[in-house]
Amino acid sequence: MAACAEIDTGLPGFRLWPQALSVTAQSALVAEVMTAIEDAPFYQPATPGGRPFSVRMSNLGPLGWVSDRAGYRYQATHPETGRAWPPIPPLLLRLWDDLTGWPAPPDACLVNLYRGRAKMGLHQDRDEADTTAPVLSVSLGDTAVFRIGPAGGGPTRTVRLTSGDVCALTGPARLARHGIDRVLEGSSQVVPGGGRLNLTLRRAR
Ligand code: MD6
Ligand code: FE
Repeated sequence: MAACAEIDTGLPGFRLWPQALSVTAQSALVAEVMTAIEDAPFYQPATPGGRPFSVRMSNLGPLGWVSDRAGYRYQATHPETGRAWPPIPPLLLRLWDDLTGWPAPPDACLVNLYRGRAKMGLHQDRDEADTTAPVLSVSLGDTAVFRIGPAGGGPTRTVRLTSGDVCALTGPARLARHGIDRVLEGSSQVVPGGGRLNLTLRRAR
């Protein structure tokens, strides 16, 4: 991967590398993820309260994040097929090493697919055993309006995440509240069939 510059977001611990991935790398990654996902099809999870997510999800890696009536958790198998999640592609493992420098590899990669009016409400990523490890997020396809604010509540701001951008929640921002207000449909051609693909790499255990 080419060297890429991190910009100052003004939010300590929220790290952003605009255009970390070239268009070629973006397309290769989309193809790799879509092929891997053939064995772990996108499904529509529901909140513990029973409300369906508008985002469709799947996972790569030893563990995957799931949500249903029983709550939020990480598990080793797809909730519908019962099969193990496919492995995390090497390109993503390298990106984690290069950008986070964290001494252990990610063991979970949540794959979110946004089509149409799909969005994601404000939340914190706190289902991981060790919330000192960063979460690294790769955006592919249509531009997203990402909202982020302090863990304890207070003012939020928005940042546009475009295809090839990579961001991370680390240190003081690890438990920041964040979500996707909306996705600008048709703003990219990188995802076949349209929409936005978001990959979040984590240390689940
Ligand atoms: C998304 N991202 O970009 C949703 N979580 O579709 C996240 O929920 C997220 O971008 C943790 C760290 C970075 C993120
Ligand atoms: Fe998140």
